[in-house]
Amino acid sequence: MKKALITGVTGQDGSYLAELLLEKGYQVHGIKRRGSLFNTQRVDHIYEDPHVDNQNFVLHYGDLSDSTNLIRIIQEVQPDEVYNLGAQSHVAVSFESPEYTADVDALGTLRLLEAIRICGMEKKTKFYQASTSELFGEVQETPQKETTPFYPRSPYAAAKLYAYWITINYRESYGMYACNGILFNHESPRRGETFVTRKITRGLANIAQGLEGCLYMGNMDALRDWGHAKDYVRMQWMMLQQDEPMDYVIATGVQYSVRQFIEWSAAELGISLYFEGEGVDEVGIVKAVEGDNAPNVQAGDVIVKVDPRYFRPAEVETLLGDPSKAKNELGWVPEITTQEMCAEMVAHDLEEAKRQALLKNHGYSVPVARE
Ligand code: NDP
Ligand code: GDR
Repeated sequence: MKKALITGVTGQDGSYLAELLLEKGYQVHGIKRRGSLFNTQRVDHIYEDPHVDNQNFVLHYGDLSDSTNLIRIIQEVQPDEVYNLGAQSHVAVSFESPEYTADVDALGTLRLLEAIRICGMEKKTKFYQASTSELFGEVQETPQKETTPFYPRSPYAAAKLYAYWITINYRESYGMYACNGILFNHESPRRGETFVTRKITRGLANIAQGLEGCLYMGNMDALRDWGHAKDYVRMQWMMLQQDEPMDYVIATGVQYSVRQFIEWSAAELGISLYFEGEGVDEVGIVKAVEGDNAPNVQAGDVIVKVDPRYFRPAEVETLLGDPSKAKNELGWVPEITTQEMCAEMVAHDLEEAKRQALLKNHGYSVPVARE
């Protein structure tokens, strides 16, 4: 039985990857952080009771900032494959916590690679690094592919640039099977609530059900190449099944604006929306409402506003990937379109909003967490 170790197993990608590897017959080990609240919601459905023998899904406490703990876990697990998905992954937050982001995202990767080497596993363990389209930042060519020069635009991207190169360095220096997946944005109903797609689907579903009044957005002109996380974790696994380690761009090859994603999400709720104004005065106004999914929205309501607090000190305006290498060499193609993914996310968040609205209508208090 193959053993895999996933850092960031409690995150969006970690949870889908753990499911995929369990389906493939792996024993899956994951590193979870200690938190003051439970933080395993995304993997609770695959949780296995640690009090019984022959567990296939095992969670270990750990942190990418603690090398002693990484060495101990690698020594104990002896993994065939390590997927380094753990990170402070929010670009805007990296401007607020740059040093922490560098410690976890850059040095954390080094600590993990070094832990594999210290345990004498560098010829046995295959290593996947969660690299990112944010490396392209201020884009130097469109679409972006494996050979496009990097130009990071945030502390997050600069930290991930170090992680990208140290992964290649360990491959070249020690003959490790270590590779980078340069993944463009990918989303799902499990996406963190403060990333733009989930903020939109959850916010509009809440507004439709009367739980919130308005969605406050940053730069709605930003263009992104959004895929579905399920498609992307499949590629993470495929990259470790080759004879030689290689780096790949993973993307859909199609881009849309944040504004377009808002319009799609509203349409899924039966809300027809138009935008008026410019810059911070730009608002999204309801044109018409159909069906019974948005009982609390009326024509003429302003349900989207721009708030400059969500602008970033340096923005990545446009990203569009060219996944030809992954397609030609590994036969990988995304199966879920951006619009299908948007519909899935809205349906998921609408169900939750309806549940909350039911409680509210029966007199229970339902505070809504927001940034
Ligand atoms: P999430 O933010 O959903 O998950 C991040 C995971 O990392 C969580 O499990 C989190 O734990 C964990 N983590 C955070 N800090 C630490 C730490 N100090 N030590 C150990 N674990 C830590 O991210 P995604 O699943 O979306 O992304 C997975 C990886 O892929 C990340 O590295 C991200 O930067 C990268 N990436 C993501 C893309 C995307 O569009 N989703 C695109 C390209 C790259 P906790 O649950 O406790 O917070
Ligand atoms: P990104 O994702 O920064 O691309 O990083 P995010 O969804 O946060 O932003 C995408 C774009 O939307 C614009 N935007 C807003 N973003 C947020 N979060 N909130 C807003 O209110 C808002 N309004 C507009 C942003 O300015 C940006 O242009 C994600 C993360 O998953 C990284 O870990 C990963 O490496 C990259 O994708 C690829």
